Amino acid sequence: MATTSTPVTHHGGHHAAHASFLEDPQHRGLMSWLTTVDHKRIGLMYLWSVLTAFLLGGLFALALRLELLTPKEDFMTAETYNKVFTLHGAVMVFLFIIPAIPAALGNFVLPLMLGAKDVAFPRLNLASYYVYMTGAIMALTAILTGGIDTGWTFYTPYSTTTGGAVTLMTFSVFVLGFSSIFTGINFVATVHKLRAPGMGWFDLPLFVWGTYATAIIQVLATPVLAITLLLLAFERMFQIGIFDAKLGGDPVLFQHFFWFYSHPAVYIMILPGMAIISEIIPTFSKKHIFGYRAIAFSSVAIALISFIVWGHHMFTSGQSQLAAVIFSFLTFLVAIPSGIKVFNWVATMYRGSIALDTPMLYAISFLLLFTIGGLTGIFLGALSVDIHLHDTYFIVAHFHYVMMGGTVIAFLAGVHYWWPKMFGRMYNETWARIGCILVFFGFNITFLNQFAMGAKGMPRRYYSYLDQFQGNHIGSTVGSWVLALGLFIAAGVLLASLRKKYDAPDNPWGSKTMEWETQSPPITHNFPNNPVMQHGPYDYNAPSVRREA
Ligand code: HEM
Ligand SMILES: [Cu+2]
Repeated sequence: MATTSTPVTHHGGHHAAHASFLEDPQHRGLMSWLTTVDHKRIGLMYLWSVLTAFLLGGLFALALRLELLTPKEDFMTAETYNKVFTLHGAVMVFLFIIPAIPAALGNFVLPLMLGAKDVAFPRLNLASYYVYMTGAIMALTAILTGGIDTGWTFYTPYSTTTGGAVTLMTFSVFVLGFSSIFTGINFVATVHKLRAPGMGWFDLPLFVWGTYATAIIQVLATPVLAITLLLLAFERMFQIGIFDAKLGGDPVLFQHFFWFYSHPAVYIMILPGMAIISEIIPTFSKKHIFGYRAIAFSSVAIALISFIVWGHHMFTSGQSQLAAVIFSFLTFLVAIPSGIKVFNWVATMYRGSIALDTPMLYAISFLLLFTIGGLTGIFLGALSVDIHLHDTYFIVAHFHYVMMGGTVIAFLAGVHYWWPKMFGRMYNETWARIGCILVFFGFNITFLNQFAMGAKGMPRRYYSYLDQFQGNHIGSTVGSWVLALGLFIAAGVLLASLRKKYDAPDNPWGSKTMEWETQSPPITHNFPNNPVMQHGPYDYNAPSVRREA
């Protein structure tokens, strides 16, 4: 099996010729991290924070799966179960998956890819992290002071009347939204203003296009969520009559407001994942990406179309036939730019010299899992099918194939791809691959069972169920254990590498984008000299650029 873990552009000796940003003598100690304006350090602080959120959300998921081993109540009452799935969903969406790639990996990589010293607004970048942490602490307080049982969608009228820490949780999500907006503003300005000399828009790595399209959605859509949650909190506190029918309000209006943000938000989740895959596939196929401009424009097209399909979450909410038909048609439309990406990724691999290093294994897993997630999305865009499957486990399986099988797998691909650049160490390739394979099979066992029982009518958000579904639930729970084992092995392998001395070369994968033209890990100001673009990001025929000693 071909691999590229033997250094390609590596200078005789090693890696970090100058003190890296991790142990810069001018920036030592905890305070130097807490007050840093270095995008790399802020990216890593986000990375550890979102990984902690993923662990918490994952433990909630394992608890749900354990309770669902039998059709009857085991160790969770109905109320506890409602709280645990709500917190699982809310933690995974707002504390993990939305910031995971843009704010953690994007923060670290974007300026390096552009040949810049940092993002456009470094202080705003640090502020975005503290706003994130403030929101996270408020969410944790809400969890510890009663939690919430509304579902992660906070639907009215139940959310305006139920007990628990709903108001505090809505305010924490309100605050978290601003962290996302700040990150978006920073990235849009950085891409417009800080590109290296000679780097035009069509010389940009596709990761930059994907991050840019995501930033547009973050800036335009997130304020809608903010006002929606503010209205919900005011409805709870002052009974202002926006969503409460008794007070002349309209509970379905909340769904329109919520999904007007949350559908574009699913693209804030998946577009950065797609952007990572567009970097990894040409690198491990040693071939120019197929259809560069089509992929670049499809990111922007997805960002725009994502604002006009929200009604497909409400086919059973009593909307008019005409509205339903229009939203169904527009939902099919958004599948086209996603399909273009999948086609171009496969075309790039065609006749490439494929190297199956761990990042590429995750990328190939992404291709298979995201395609299943995307295709079932088309099923659910069809009115008759959706009315049958709405609120069943088919829906739960669909969005986990897109969010976990898509974004999280792409996130793992990106973490393994940029780990040598971020921390200056290579990791154990064999165990990393074992982790990846367990994640792939564990994931499929967990969620294919959910497609099966959902199609047979198993409703979501139920802690007890009819005996006929127990077989699928047992399969799904065992799958979640295999998935968890794979994730723990992956985490263990990466953390174990941090005990080693630096051994990563500048460019272990032989990639052509600019972040690999500086040392691993980079110096505080990224490049010793102002880099100039010398070849395209996927020019595998161009000679490698060597770093000035
Ligand atoms: C790590 C593996 C995961 C497992 C085993 C898992 C399992 C589950 C299960 C069993 C439910 C359904 C509960 C029910 O309807 O009764 C659920 C709901 C949900 N999950 Fe996951 N999940 C995982 C990862 C994720 C990830 C990465 C996300 C990312 C965003 C996520 C987001 C959600 C959301 C939003 C819900 C809906 C919660 C609600 O109904 O309010 N999950 N998950
Ligand atoms: Cu949607």
